[in-house]
Amino acid sequence: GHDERWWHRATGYQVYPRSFSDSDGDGMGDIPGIISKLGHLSDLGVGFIWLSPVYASPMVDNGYDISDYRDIAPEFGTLDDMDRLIAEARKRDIAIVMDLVVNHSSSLHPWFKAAAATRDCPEHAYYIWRDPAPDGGPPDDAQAAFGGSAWSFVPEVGQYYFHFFSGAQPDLNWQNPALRAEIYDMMRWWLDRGVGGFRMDVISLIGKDVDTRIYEEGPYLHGFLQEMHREVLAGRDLVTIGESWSVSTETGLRYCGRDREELDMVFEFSHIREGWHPELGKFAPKPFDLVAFKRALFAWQELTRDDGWHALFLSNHDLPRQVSFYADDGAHRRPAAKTLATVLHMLRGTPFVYQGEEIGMTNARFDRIDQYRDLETLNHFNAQIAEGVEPSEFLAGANRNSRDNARTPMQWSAAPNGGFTTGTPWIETNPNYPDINVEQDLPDPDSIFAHYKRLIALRRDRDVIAFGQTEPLWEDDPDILAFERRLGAERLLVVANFTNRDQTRALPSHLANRAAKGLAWSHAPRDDIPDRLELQPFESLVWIFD
Ligand code: ISL
Repeated sequence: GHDERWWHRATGYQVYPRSFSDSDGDGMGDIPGIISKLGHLSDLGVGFIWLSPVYASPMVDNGYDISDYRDIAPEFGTLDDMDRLIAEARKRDIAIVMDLVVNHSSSLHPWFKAAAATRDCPEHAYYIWRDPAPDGGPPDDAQAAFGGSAWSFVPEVGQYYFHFFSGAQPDLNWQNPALRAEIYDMMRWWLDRGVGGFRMDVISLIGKDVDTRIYEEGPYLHGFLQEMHREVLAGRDLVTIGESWSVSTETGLRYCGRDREELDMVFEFSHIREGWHPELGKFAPKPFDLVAFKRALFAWQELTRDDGWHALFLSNHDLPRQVSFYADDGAHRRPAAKTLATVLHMLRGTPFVYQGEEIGMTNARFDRIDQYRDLETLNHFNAQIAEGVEPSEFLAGANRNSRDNARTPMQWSAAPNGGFTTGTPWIETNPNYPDINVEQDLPDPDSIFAHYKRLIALRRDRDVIAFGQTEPLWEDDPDILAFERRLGAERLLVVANFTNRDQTRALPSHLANRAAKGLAWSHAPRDDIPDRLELQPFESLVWIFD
């Protein structure tokens, strides 16, 4: 048992502002654009928006490099626009969850400019500096996530600073109490403006110890999160979601366990990593393996059975489009989109919809490197080409896994550039926008959008969906994903065909001869429950037994 909170039944929606809706024709989405689309989100039924960063930024990493935590990037609007967004969303019962990027700042943040000018200022200690190695080189050979050394030299101070990501993203020194106080103060400032919580970017990096080269889930992490809870979060009605690439089922409850007083839930990536090559990483993807995927999903359902809570997602701005990655973005795109939604939204946890997912948007399919904008993709391209990888081979990997797959403009209509902008978009629109867009999807009662809307409403209305226990079925089946949810005597059965072939399975015997009612379906409604389940390609069905 647990105390019910509003976000237990709510669905989140991620807006990636530069690609959502452009109100002024500069080719870049903006806050007035988001406000103009709140009707779409309220129709969908979402409870909160996770807004990717809109703060002042040189945009080296599309806003994940913040130069002023208390101001808005001019291309996105003004603080007044932001206040209006918070108020307009609230009128529709939608909370705004800000992206909190405090593992690092931008190198153009005034703190870093001061820190890099002289050692004799308090801000110097806001960052992580080490003396050069005896040969003048970096202190060690740590590599940055976006390529190259994780250390950059600043001649003015004669030291190297540490950056887990690019050199334009110096890591903040969380061991400095004055820096932590600045961050907590900034968080309270946003909460006082009315935001409903935070999604915390790469939060498991803040407790790092560079000298022992422990970066993820370092020795200071949970002490800092507990301090942040005491200083900022306690006593407020918020939702907090930490992002972590290292959290495992061993460590998950340290973040969100009942007695921890840290976060409400974490975004974890074990189910995503199942699709990457174990040594070569994301640009050399391996084929999707349903059994491994199920193992990852169900392990987290099991972990959060009685304690903690889970954040459910298949896509975001760093990941490929889910229909393209997990299922089929060609002939079976529509049922595949619905089936992925069904599986995720019928699990226990808080589901997240990434913009465009609700109409089944697909990967970008760029065939030239100059169509890409993402620094991670471009840096890895340069590094791998230098090592002799064929450009065409790299592009095949990028077509599958580059972050830009999810960053092409939202497809609102069949108007030029999908109605996203009247100008030239900052990144090319997917050429399939005349067929895949909100305007054409919406009127159809069998649309992908209508399916999402139904699933989101079911979670609000049905206790078994919000709070039931998850019981996996057929865990070794390579083609079908199936599970039950149980609450008291209520049973929910979810069955999903992950192949492009017909499949037949026997109904589990303990469910035979019970009355059931269809709740959601990808193809046609089926009210009766047959003893043999016959599933078309990518078909999924949900039944409730009472
Ligand atoms: O996708 C990734 C794993 O290779 C990384 O690109 C990504 O950096 C990682 O998911 C962490 O992501 C978050 O922090 C980054 C930012 O670039 C991402 O957009 C953000 O979601 C640095 O702030």
